[in-house]
Amino acid sequence: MQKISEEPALETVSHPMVQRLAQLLFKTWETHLTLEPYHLPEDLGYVEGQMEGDRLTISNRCFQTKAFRKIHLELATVGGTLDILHCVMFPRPEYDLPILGTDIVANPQLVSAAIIDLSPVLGALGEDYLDGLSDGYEKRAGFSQLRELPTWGTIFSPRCLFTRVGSPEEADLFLEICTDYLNFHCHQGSIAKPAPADLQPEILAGHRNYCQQQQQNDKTRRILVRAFGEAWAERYMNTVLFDLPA
Ligand code: 18B
Repeated sequence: MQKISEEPALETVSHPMVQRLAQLLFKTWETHLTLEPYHLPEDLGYVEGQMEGDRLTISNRCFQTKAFRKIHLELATVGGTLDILHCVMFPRPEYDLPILGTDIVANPQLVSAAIIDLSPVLGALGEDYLDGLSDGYEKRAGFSQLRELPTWGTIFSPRCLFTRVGSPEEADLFLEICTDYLNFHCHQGSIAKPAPADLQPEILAGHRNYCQQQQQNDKTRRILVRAFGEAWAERYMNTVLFDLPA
């Protein structure tokens, strides 16, 4: 595959923090993992809709590797001003790895939400991850507006970072913590061995729970419904954002 970090930037999204996190994701994936293409349904790679007079543009990039079933990066822009980055790395159910999720919601004045987590699949995040992420997690003390998780956020781990970003220094700090988390997790993913087969049903149940909780995020759903309608939004959330293995 061509080096994804050398491809032209995903052109629909302009917010610098979103661009920088997208580049960081590409770089880190290329450094640690051997990426293969993952094919989304034909009509869902690039999508445009209309939302109360504003255009909504979505572009998706998707990959898979030995240990990851689906590595998904989505960039969306609403009306040319609200930029959204969404990324989830779903492990294959044969592997006992947590689910990396990250989301940025940004307008030119404020990044109202910036979140990154390694969410446990089997009950609780393992000691290796708790230790491996703790230096990065301690850096959260540098944010002035940490946010409370919503009620559906029971899936997130004790290492979850959720904050507003109000200055260039905070933007740098968020990207630094993302670098720490991504390097640790992609390295773990590169050396992971399949788990005992009898764990698989429990792992699948963990993935199902993660997707069910994420689908309760009304803020995501509302944007998709306004631009594309109820049925389309439902299909998109089930098949592109938070799908389960066949
Ligand atoms: N999300 N987000 O991905 N979301 O997808 N997102 C918002 O300031 C989209 C994920 C998360 O407080 C907001 O509150 C759209 C992943 C959390 O009630 C908007 C897409 C994670 C909140 C959007 C998208 C995740 C949140 C409101 C598809 C975590 C706070 C912004 C491209 C791993 C929810 C704000 C709350 C918020 C929109 C988390 C507009 C359209 C993977 C916790």
